[in-house]
Amino acid sequence: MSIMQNMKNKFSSLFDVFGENEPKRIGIYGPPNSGKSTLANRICKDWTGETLGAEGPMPHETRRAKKRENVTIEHNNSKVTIDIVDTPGVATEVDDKEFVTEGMDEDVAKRRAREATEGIAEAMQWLREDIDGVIYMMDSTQDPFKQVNTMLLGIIESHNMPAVVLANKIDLEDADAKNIADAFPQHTTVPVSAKKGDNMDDIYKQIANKFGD
Ligand SMILES: Nc1nc2c(ncn2[C@@H]2O[C@H](COP(=O)(O)OP(=O)(O)OP(=O)(O)O)[C@@H](O)[C@H]2O)c(=O)[nH]1
Ligand SMILES: [Mg+2]
Repeated sequence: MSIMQNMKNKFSSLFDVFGENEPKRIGIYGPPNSGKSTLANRICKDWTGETLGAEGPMPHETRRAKKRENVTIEHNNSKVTIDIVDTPGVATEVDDKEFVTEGMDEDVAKRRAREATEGIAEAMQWLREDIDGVIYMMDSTQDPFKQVNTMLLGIIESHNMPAVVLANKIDLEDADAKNIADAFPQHTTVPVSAKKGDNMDDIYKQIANKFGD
């Protein structure tokens, strides 16, 4: 073992003794446009008073991960301090023509697609190496069996990472949260509206349960 590694191990066990380990890093993952940034902003606003990053109707609004450190969340008698990471929506394909159809200039659309692709690669690497737990967000008006959902939840399960699944946008008429719960019965699914703030208390309960000590 190298001297550096030896010192690192000694220091981390010292921190363990004093209970001063780093807060768990919780990533909000899911397909583009499912409401991850809306949720990240609401959680950060509720517990720190500040928001985190831009939300928007066009997919791939978030193209670089954004982090808020030391967010302390309380539910009943449980208290947990986490770092929240809002990640770029993961898709198996990013098509710049989709942005042009929405009225974006071709050059801007190409740049957005390139940035989104880089952001996805970064988010996947974080998921494999730097994330301790996941809030997995799906739009409950959409098909839960999208390739991206089975792929990401497969990675999360193979790493034995604690996860909470959220069925978002339940305020919309064609939302079907049960569809998501039935598709992934191995996870706890919470129906929510990040936009309206419905069921936030259930989310905080799950965060305290799954990510607390
Ligand atoms: N009706 C409804 N709309 C929502 C809800 N949550 C988010 N939205 C809307 O969905 C769109 C996408 O929201 P974002 O929070 O930017 O989604 P995202 O998952 O961060 O998207 P990317 O960054 O592109 O991956 C925005 O227009 C939001 O206002 C919700 O609970 N209900
Ligand atoms: Mg976003």
